[in-house]
Amino acid sequence: MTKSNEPIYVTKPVLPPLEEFLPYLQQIWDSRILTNGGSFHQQLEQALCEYLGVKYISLFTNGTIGLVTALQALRITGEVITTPYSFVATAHSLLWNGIKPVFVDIDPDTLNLDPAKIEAAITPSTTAILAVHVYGHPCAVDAIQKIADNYNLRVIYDAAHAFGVQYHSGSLLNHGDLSVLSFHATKVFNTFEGGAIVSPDAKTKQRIDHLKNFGFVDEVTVVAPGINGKMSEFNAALGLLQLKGIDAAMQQRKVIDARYRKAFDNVQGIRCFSAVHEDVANYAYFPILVQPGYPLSRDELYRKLREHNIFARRYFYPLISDFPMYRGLPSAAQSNLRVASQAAKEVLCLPIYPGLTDEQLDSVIGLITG
Ligand code: T4K
Repeated sequence: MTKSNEPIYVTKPVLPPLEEFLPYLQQIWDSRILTNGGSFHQQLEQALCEYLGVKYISLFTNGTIGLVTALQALRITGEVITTPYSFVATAHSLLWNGIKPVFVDIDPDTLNLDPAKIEAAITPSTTAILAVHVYGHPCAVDAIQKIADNYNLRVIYDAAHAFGVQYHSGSLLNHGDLSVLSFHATKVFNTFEGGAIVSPDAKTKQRIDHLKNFGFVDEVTVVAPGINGKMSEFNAALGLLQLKGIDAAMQQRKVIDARYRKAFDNVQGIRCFSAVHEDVANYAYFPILVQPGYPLSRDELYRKLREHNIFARRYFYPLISDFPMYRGLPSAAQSNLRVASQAAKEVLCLPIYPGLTDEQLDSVIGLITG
């Protein structure tokens, strides 16, 4: 039990000092511009392009509407190859577009879509690959692009976990046709709720911007059956302020990540994931796999931690393919998803966030190693 017995969650949102936010609120109150692409919205888009190293970004009300809109923007239909090992929003975005998800197994080293298994799942109806950079660790972007080029498929990355990750000497978000971010409270960079689509050219950004605003081009012109996906001025202003603290926040996460790694180095049956794949990591999550050799099963360890007020999470269990709206699909069969099924049984995401104290970290580590 932690000394203070204060619960420790898997994450805790970073917030700036309230007094620093008040001038932003004052501006909103003065201007009475609350939404619809106001000045904070424009400023945040520009600031994020610079910070992330991407060309075009469109802010959204959340990552899920971003995913739904990204599929619309590229006019994706038919079947899409995707991973069962993600948050359920990934596959839901396909169903919301009337698209059939085709689940493909994951790579045991990264827990991302296994490129070696994609080709066998392609049919004449396949139009795209929707892959996820799980925990912010890069997918095999080159191998995926090669397959996409060979079969004339589009590639959308669910980059909800991948804020700020650098890979192959640039932003990870520049790979594929589009990347979709989440700025949810539980993410590395949060605007309470929020999200964004990164696009490679001005024309695509313009289509996305129309789609997130009902399809309006001007007062009297509607060019597409768009949705309301706009980020409000409140969230955008907060984002501008959050950006000032993001490097310090990532640095704090890095320190915690290193402490966990060192502590579990010689613990039999606890496997950590290597961060060597990325040039700059964001330490969004700290997943461990609880494997044979460890005295407790994953669920026993999960419950032991809960008994001590530590709320680690089993991201991603159950697999998306095990939820009722997906499990009837032929690709959802466990025999097709052996690696993902095993990972879902073993994974436990430990608390990692700026502000997690040494004492709290010691108590999490002590319960796992002790
Ligand atoms: N794609 C992927 C790969 C994703 O992981 C997600 C979201 C999306 C797409 C969709 O993006 P958004 O539409 O959400 O922008 C959480 C988040 O709600 C979800 O955003 C996230 N993935 C997912 C991995 O985690 P839950 O059900 O685990 O959230 P919850 O409420 O249990 O929060 C976890 C812990 O965080 C709580 O125990 C305490 C702490 N917490 C949470 C919130 C909301 C706080 O301290 N303050 C808070 O305000 O889904």
